Amino acid sequence: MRQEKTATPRRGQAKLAHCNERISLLSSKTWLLICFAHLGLMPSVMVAQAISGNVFRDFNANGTKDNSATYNEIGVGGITVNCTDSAGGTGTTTTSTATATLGNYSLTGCTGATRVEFTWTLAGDYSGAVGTGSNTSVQFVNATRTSINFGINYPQHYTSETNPEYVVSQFEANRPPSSQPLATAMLKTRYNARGTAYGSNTTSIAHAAEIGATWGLAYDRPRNLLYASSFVKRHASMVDNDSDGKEDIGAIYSITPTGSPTLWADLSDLGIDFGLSLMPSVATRALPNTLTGPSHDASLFPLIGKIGIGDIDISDNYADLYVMNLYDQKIYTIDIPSKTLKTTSAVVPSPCSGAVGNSRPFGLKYHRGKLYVGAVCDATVSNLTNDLVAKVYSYDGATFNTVLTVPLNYTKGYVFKDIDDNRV
Ligand SMILES: [Ca+2]
Ligand SMILES: [Ca+2]
Ligand SMILES: [Ca+2]
Repeated sequence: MRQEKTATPRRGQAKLAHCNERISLLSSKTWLLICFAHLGLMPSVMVAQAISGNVFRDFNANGTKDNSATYNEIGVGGITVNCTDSAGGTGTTTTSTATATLGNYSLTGCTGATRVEFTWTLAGDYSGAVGTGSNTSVQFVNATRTSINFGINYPQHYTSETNPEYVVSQFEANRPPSSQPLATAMLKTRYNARGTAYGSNTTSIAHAAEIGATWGLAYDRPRNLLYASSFVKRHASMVDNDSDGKEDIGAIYSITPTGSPTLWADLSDLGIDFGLSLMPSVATRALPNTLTGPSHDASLFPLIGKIGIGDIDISDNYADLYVMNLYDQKIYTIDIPSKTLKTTSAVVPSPCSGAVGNSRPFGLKYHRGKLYVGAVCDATVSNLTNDLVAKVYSYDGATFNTVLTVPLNYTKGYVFKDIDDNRV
């Protein structure tokens, strides 16, 4: 006699059998729907429920979307959201770009166990931190199909506080000695600082005798250092660190947030020619060792904007420091860990239309994998106002592309105005 194996029917099977017994009592279609509903086996057309959520900028990387009166994390439009379910169903959408629903999405085409993936194309964005309000860029959903949220993060946006510090370089007249307590060359203040109460809102983190006049600034987050580059400016002194009688126009200083400045590197020593040979000596400039005394500094006048360092900036991975050389108008790259010069330098294109003037590149900003460079045509050949123009280029390491052109032929303010009798 053949013995058959018997097995206890699982819960669903038992219920299905129960349904089959009753099926004759009602029209088969109606009863089947009741049965499927009872079993949790509703056909997909009945249970199709969109997957929805929000993609947002998790600025503070805490895995939740923070919105308050003083701190708002915005939605991110244009993010692609794809789904694939266990039966092979698929769907795709992009997050809303409308202001009122920014970052929201609702995705159809998938039922049951579903894989949801968020993808984007903007360079520099990464998955934010996982937390109660955000998950990874690939998420598996089933019963819960709402609030499938995703925080995205550009690390440069990160701040751990709502009122962060920022720093500003300050030019002090003449060549004040270290004994002059008011000669602040770098100060820090808070984002919410307002009004004219200079002293109470600001903290000095470098003295004029320590770093002199600086303009280019770059913050190195992993090393917690601010880099500040020397700046050739009339009536303001730089430091002669090597005591050779000439101020070090290629010097870059590093400063800790609490104020501990030190010479980081003198880029002239790396072989970069910032026009040092044209720089008048400390003795020639003859800047007084006081904050208030008058100075002529005539020898520097024709060299302003033409020698020394313009702006500096730092790559997103904090490996490269970019330096604008005002003398040869090239961008140099310094390898930060080794403080050595990389072999590549790039000549900034001229914004001038033909031989109407000289190119004066200056500004640098690294953003999402590209370096942005500002340059002005000074129109010193044609002397025509209409030839004055400013351009911003993007540079990807190989090619410069113009991203912004600003005519500078608008009417400027007065060069000099006597405020006492309102005469120009
Ligand atoms: Ca957050
Ligand atoms: Ca020197
Ligand atoms: Ca910069």
